[in-house]
Amino acid sequence: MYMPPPHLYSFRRCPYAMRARLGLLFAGLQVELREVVLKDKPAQMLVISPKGTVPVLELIANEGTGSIVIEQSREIVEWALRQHDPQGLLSVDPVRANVLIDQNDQQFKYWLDRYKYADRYPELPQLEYRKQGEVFLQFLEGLLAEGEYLLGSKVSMADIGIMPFVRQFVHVDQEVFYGLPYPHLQRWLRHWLGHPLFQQAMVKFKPWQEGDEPVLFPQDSL
Ligand SMILES: N[C@@H](CCC(=O)N[C@@H](CS)C(=O)NCC(=O)O)C(=O)O
Repeated sequence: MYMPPPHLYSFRRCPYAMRARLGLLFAGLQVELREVVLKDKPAQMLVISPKGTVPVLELIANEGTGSIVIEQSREIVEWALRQHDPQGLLSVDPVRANVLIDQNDQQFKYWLDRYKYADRYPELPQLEYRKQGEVFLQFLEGLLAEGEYLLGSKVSMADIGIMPFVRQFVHVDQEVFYGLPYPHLQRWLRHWLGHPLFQQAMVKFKPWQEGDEPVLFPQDSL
């Protein structure tokens, strides 16, 4: 039976959407990508997901069954890898992977936003925000001193779930980051920045509008 590709509402620079795109790429799945402008979200997305954040994955209905909407980046990653997980990401210590991603999303992201937009949070100097964010980076550094990836010798959900956020932190001031004593984290980040699937995850698309020809992501089926 023909299954139309799911729709992924995405925003290239959003770390949550990067996580979702990486999950889809590691699963070898192809979706129809709908690039969103956050200041002008498409009505079609808001109808299926009124909370208005990206990423959103819409699994298209098949003859009489309703569509299924997955509205959280972590759930999109898990859904994708449950379809197909040739590199076995889901089987690398999923409990620890989820604890690490919780720490990323609930604590590190808080300091990352303040470090990145320090002018909007004048209560503390930017350096203080960076230092608070570095508590998590130091923890990751310790893990990466033990193995190539966060949870050992194999890539896990934690790597693809956290990498986009570390990248964003580093982009605030790359010179500062590469001068900090985190050689293993620097090596890990460089590995990911050069990874073919990450590069594929960062391909640019023009914003989607209703009536556009479908744009497939990835462009070539893996
Ligand atoms: N918990 C959500 C968070 C997603 C999120 O916050 N995405 C941001 C962009 S990075 C967003 O869409 N914000 C809405 C806006 O800026 O209008 C997830 O994991 O998918």
